[in-house]
Amino acid sequence: MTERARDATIGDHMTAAAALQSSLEDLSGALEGFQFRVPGNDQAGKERARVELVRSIREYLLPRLEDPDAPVVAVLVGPSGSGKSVILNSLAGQLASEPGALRPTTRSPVVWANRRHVRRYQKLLGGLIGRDDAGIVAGNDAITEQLTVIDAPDFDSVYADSRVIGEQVLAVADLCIFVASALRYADGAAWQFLDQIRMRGLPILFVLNRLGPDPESRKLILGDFAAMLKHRDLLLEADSSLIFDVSEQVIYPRHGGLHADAVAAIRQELALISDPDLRRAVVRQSTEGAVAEIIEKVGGIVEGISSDLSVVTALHTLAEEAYATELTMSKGLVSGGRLITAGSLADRAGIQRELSSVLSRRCGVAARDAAAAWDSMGEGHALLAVTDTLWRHGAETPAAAEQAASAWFDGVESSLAAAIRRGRPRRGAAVALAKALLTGERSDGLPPETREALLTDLEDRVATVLAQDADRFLALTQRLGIPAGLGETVQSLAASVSERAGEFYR
Ligand SMILES: Nc1nc2c(ncn2[C@@H]2O[C@H](COP(=O)(O)OP(=O)(O)O)[C@@H](O)[C@H]2O)c(=O)[nH]1
Ligand SMILES: [Mg+2]
Repeated sequence: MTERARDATIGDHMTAAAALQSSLEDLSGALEGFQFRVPGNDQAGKERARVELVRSIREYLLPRLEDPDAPVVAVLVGPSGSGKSVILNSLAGQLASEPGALRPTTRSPVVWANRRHVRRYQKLLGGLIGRDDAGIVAGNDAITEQLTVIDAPDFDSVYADSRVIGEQVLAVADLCIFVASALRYADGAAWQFLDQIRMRGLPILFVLNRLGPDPESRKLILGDFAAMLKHRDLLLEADSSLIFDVSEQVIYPRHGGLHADAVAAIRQELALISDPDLRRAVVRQSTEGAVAEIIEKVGGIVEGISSDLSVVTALHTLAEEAYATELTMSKGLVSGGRLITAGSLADRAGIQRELSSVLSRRCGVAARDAAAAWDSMGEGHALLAVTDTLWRHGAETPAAAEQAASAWFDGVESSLAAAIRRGRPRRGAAVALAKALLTGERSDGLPPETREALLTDLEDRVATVLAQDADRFLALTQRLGIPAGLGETVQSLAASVSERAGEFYR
């Protein structure tokens, strides 16, 4: 390859990297732009997945792609008590992580890094470790020029926060060192994490710690462990030479670790990574796996969006239907002159009082029906628990109903004046007409179209009051809302990440 051709290739690669980064920026921007708010429907789980996804893009992938020459991050994983902290101390030659018989021993991550790189991890893990850098052990070991080792809290910890932190640490890993103990290598929830790690495409070093001195049983145990790994698709071959074996031996109190010889082979393997080409290959493999995992997880987010959207649509429809049914019913009562069946309609005040109270009651019926319909859906039930006023008409409805009744009566008066034209209507004529309209009595001398118009006006006012009351339900569904087309947007941003990753990792 000529120098110019090579430069062009490097240039293309940089453009592809920039393109991949900007598509990842866009995707995480879209994922940050909403929240899963629909109660029930595994809201907490979906929200966690969304936040985790943003975190792995922003805190792992983007920094990695921007700075591919940063040290490789190796994370120690494995069942609690298997000796991860002991292995870290042995590698570091100093007391980096306190080992302990009491489990779980390591509750917050411990980072062993070179002095030059410490700042990186302060920023990266700042949110996890807390304000101080007590969890960071800085040294000058040559190996740390190119490698940082993190002792993660146990994934199988009984403490949920340890598990969460464990997963967050895993999110920044380029490489895993899986430590199992010869005493208990076959059980433990930590195995589940191996599947997760494999899904990410992370390279894994396997260490079997605390092996006894008897060569026969060592061979058996190592062979069995290798077969288990092969069975889980974690090793290409059931070959125990692919596993780093560490014998049970004294722990030096000075550094809480084993003699340096015990981890010499592991150190040597890790030192290989300091070769820039190999390191780039490791980072490449881990970022490629991370991109693939992100694309896959976006699928779950998009599903979550669409299931929330259909819940919101269903709730919206149920509320609309309840109010629409009530409106049809009320219109029938208005046109049939059966809206008001009791109470005193002797004067304007009485009519307005009866009319407005019947309007509020109709809203109350609609609200109860809408709430009952919501209650029959898990998510609706959860919403009702938060907003318990939905079973009744709204607090502002009586005032709106009074205003509607008064405005309608004004209309009755003015159309009476218009119908009579000559002279003024006799005293009490408007009251008599309103009463006749409301109770279905005949109203002599009134043109039929005026009667129709006044009844229609009343129907419209009923519709307005009901709509205002219904708005409480609809506003609530809107607040849960996920912008229309969001699922499609996220999907297409993920597709463009995938396409650009294809170009970058070609
Ligand atoms: N004597 C001895 N004890 C060990 C060895 N490896 C681990 N241990 C002990 O096993 C316990 C758990 O080790 P630790 O490193 O804290 O496990 P972790 O939970 O995986 O970090 C501690 O009490 C260690 O002292 C070993 O090779 N020799
Ligand atoms: Mg530990």
